[in-house]
Amino acid sequence: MRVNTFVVVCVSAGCALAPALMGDVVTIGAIKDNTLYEDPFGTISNGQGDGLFVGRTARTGLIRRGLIAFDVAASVPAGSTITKVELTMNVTRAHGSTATIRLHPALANWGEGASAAGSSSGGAGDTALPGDATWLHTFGYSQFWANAGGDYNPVSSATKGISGEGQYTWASTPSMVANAQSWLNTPTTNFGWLMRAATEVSGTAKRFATSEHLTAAWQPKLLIEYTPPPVCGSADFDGDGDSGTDLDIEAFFACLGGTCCATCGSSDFDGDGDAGTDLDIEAFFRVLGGGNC
Ligand SMILES: [Ca+2]
Ligand SMILES: [Ca+2]
Ligand SMILES: [Ca+2]
Repeated sequence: MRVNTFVVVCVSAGCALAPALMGDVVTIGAIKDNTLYEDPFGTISNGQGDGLFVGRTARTGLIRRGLIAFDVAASVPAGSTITKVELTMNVTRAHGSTATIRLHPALANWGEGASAAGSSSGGAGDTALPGDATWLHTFGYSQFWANAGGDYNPVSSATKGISGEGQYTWASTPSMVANAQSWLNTPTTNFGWLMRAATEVSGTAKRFATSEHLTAAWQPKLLIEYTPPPVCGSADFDGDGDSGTDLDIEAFFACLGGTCCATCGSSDFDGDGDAGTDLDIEAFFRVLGGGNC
């Protein structure tokens, strides 16, 4: 009965903590981006250029596909649950009609070498240099895609209609969230997205600003909303160096009652944002018994 009394007190005292612990948001730039230029010899790329091209050009009749990756694991704590993902990119040149551009998870790692087509000539690309992705290569000129034009999941994660110049956002989808979650959980399989026009017909080519674009505001950005993993308290609740003693238990219940010592842990023992609940008490005794939070 005493425990329940403490719980009521602490729930009201701890409610203000809850919003700050839920739904963190981070916005990150791309770690790499490049363009696959349709080319039977695999000699064209644009690793450091300021334009990423998607669609089929009217002038050459050749396909362009984009590649873009974000280092989710470097910016989101391990163990987090991702709840929302948005990709924002800026079109710096657009010809022809509206093109539906899809994001497909890339299925092989790929490179961004030193090739750099000028801003005005980016549509034709530059000579691929070592490590550049090309129509044939994941990393030119020694490693190859299984399929010319890139290896990607045929099921797209998101689509967006792209018409004129300006900013576009691929709104969050469950597939985008699942992609980002897998990149967080298993960074070695983070190959980013391959961007392609849904129907690669002539005149659909669009140029997007890359992570190298001099105007930072136009560079690609990925917004990630996530719930951080719970952080459990310690069995040395009072912080005196001895774990799981009577003093720790007394300090824990004093904290539940609203009086935490200076070196004590939190009454939100299981770190879920709610302070002094039955879950906190259960977690405390699990940890005291040597178990996991
Ligand atoms: Ca690049
Ligand atoms: Ca202690
Ligand atoms: Ca809690």
